[in-house]
Amino acid sequence: MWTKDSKNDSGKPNLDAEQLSKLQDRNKLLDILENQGQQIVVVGDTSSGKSTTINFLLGYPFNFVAQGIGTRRPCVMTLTPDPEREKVLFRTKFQKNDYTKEEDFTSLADVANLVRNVNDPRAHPEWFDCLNLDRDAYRGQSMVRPDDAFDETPVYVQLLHKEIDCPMRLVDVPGLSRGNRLTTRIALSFIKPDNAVILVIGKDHPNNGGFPHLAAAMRECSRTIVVQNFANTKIQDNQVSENYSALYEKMSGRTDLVLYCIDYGLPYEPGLPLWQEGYDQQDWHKINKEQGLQSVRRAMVQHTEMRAKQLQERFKDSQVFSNVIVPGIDLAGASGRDDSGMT
Ligand SMILES: Nc1nc2c(ncn2[C@@H]2O[C@H](COP(=O)(O)OP(=O)(O)O)[C@@H](O)[C@H]2O)c(=O)[nH]1
Ligand SMILES: [Mg+2]
Repeated sequence: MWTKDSKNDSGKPNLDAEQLSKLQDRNKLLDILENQGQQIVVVGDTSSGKSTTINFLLGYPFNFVAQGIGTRRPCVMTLTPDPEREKVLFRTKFQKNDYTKEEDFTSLADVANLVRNVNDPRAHPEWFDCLNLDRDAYRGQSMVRPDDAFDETPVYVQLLHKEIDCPMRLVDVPGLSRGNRLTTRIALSFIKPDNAVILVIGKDHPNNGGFPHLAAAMRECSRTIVVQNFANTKIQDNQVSENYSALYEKMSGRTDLVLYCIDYGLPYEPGLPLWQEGYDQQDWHKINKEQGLQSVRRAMVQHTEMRAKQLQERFKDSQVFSNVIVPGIDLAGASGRDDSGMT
């Protein structure tokens, strides 16, 4: 993973047979054959920046999630090296009750379309168990409105390409939404000792957000990272320290707790008035189109490094940074360094 301490990890699969079978039990669809290694689960409140974080970790602008309906079921994203594959291929899989669909795409827009579709409880109530009260788990419970519907069954998106050097699997989990117990239940179901867990904290105050609850569950996990997103504002109003204290308490004083502060900046959008060159996010899709996968990954790593430096510079006279609250996450550790020719 990407913390300073874990740089020495091989990043290779480390699930033993028993763990694998547990995973398989919990989720029959898991693409075990691939065995891409320990999966990384990203949890947090709604709009805290989970999807953005996933894009940066993968080094690929998947980003289908921010728009429209949102993430209403887990999305398992896998990067798979494939020496034969000159052009990016997306292999998708969705299996719900009696419905099964496996489809290959070459365009991200088509994948986005599929993801949108399986996340749409109005168009497809049959794919949301909570809307079908005859399902065992929901029998006898009260009616859920489509707007409040979430589901535990993931959709799978696998990206295959020859330039992928590090297999990786990330799970985007629906954000906690206030008063919706289903979202918490789904998030908690992924916070398992077998999984690496990333908790992304956004603008929510610990008294309002659901993240302290998730942090408590993360005590059982040996590999966890906590990311404070929107750090510019959160450091400025000193909520970052409050957040740290809340987490520390919920995690029973785990001594290895580090809060990684990041602020990705505005996503690129043509004509967006507030967008600033050299500060906010670039047009990743354009870079991908013009220069290829590796360039995107490099640019995304450089972006987080730049943003971390800006944070450090901006708050250098404040007392906020200590060895437990640090500016930036090191995205380069896993494979970015190799790409940039620094090794
Ligand atoms: N300005 C700014 N916007 C961000 C940042 N992180 C995420 N966003 C935007 O905030 C919105 C929510 O982020 P997203 O990653 O979709 O959050 P999620 O709901 O947790 O998956 C999106 O429009 C992002 O582009 C950030 O650090 N700064
Ligand atoms: Mg999201």
